[in-house]
Amino acid sequence: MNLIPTVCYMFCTGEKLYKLVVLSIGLLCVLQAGLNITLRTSLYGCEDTEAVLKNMTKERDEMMKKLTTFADYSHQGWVYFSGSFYYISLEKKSWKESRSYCQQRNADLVIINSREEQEFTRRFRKEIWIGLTDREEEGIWKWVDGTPLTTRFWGRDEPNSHKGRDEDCGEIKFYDNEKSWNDKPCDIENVWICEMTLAL
Ligand SMILES: [Ca+2]
Ligand SMILES: [Ca+2]
Repeated sequence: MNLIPTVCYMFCTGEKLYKLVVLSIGLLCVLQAGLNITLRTSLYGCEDTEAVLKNMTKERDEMMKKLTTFADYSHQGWVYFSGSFYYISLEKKSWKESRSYCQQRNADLVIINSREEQEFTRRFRKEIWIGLTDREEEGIWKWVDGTPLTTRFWGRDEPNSHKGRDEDCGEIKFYDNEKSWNDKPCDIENVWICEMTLAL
């Protein structure tokens, strides 16, 4: 199941990826037709045959749905990395507006779960909104999915509510360092990263 996204991350972009996905769907259909014939021949009379075929059809439909999602997001300029699709904006918005943009596309602001994902977000070398906030309770930082912060990459002396400002939203700021996070007033406009996790 993970082979296609891995191969595509290595070799595919845009049109190439789209063609690969279409080709994959076609091959799947041919494969299933062949298997159907084989099964009908060898299992004719077995009461489990219909159940097996039904299960295969369900698996095929799920696979096609995932491939279609993969093709759609790639075609719209999202980038695949290690199990998720990411959208890096060109325009700037407040933290809340940035989050709305992601949510309208079945995604959310990026949640950084690992050092690899942290490195991924830094490579864009911009001040970028991430899905981190302490708006609910000052000083209690949470990700947008409600999970508490466990791995932290705060910059030096951050979060600091600089000069007494209300800095309730998290961003990538010090992108030259692994410790790159900063807290910042949520109404300031930044670029942002959306993340949509794929269950492949
Ligand atoms: Ca993530
Ligand atoms: Ca700060």
